[in-house]
Amino acid sequence: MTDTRVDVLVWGALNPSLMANLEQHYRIHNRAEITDVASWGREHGYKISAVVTSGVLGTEIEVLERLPNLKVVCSFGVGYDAIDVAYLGDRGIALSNTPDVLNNAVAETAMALMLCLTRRISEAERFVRAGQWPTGKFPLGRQLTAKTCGIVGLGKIGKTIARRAAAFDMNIAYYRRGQAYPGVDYTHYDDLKALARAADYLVVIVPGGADTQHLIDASVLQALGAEGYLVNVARGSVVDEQALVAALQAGQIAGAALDVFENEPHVPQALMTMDNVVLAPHIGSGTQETRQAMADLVFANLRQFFEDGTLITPVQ
Ligand code: 8YV
Repeated sequence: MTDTRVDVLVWGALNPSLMANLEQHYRIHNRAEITDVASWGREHGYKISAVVTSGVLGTEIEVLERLPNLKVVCSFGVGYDAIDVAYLGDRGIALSNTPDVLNNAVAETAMALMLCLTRRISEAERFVRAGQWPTGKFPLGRQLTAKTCGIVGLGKIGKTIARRAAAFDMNIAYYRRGQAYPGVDYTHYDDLKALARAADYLVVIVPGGADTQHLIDASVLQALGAEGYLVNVARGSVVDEQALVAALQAGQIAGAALDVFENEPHVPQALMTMDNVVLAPHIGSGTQETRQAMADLVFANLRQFFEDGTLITPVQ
């Protein structure tokens, strides 16, 4: 019997449930197993009509160039800064991502990081585990109540964070170039440094990419000030990591909670030993419920594309 399944190139180790679903319905090739791209491309490249990747893994033009019949890229994640959208557009290749299904999980991560920072939870746990409790009192934290949460990027996830921060009785402010969002009551700043000055917690949730590269630079950190905390649940590229390390070393800001880094999975050594820094390994969307919803949406996009040529959540 001839195998009529469509050939799909998968970019590395994706979510296990998604992989199982893909393997059941498609003939899978895995980028992680290809050592010689040129010879693999000559033998198999023409067969591939779909690529499945993630917002973190992205794609490589060198490989895409060898897929003349590629029609669609389905990505696991809302951010697609690691994918060359213009290149796909020029070739008429469709692209989907997984928006909305992860808003709650990422917002919960932002709240968890804020709480962890301000109540010194990681530090407190290290204190208990090290057997230090009997030897003295743990230093006091600060509360979120009545503090200002300054959100950089009031998109869908930003708004979800804002609602949760408001439930903690925080004042909500946000940065947007130009006009305020119509119908949004939160305090608007069209100057990022002014927001940083006003904020006790500066929460970064803008898309990554060239437009936001090092948006949070030394001057923004200086504006945030010695009492201010930085929380990044967006992309490592948005924060100038060297400037952040310098600001922390100089006591220019109070602390930072980081879920994303410029060179993941590598974290600057200087951050590892700082007690006022909370570090997480890019777990923003990392709940069982959300990752399942993301996996299902990636698969549903792919299926629908091969059924009728459309995507459920197209980027383009
Ligand atoms: C990752 C994310 O995609 O949605 C995004 O943009 O950064 C995450 O959800 C996910 O961790 C897959 O690796």
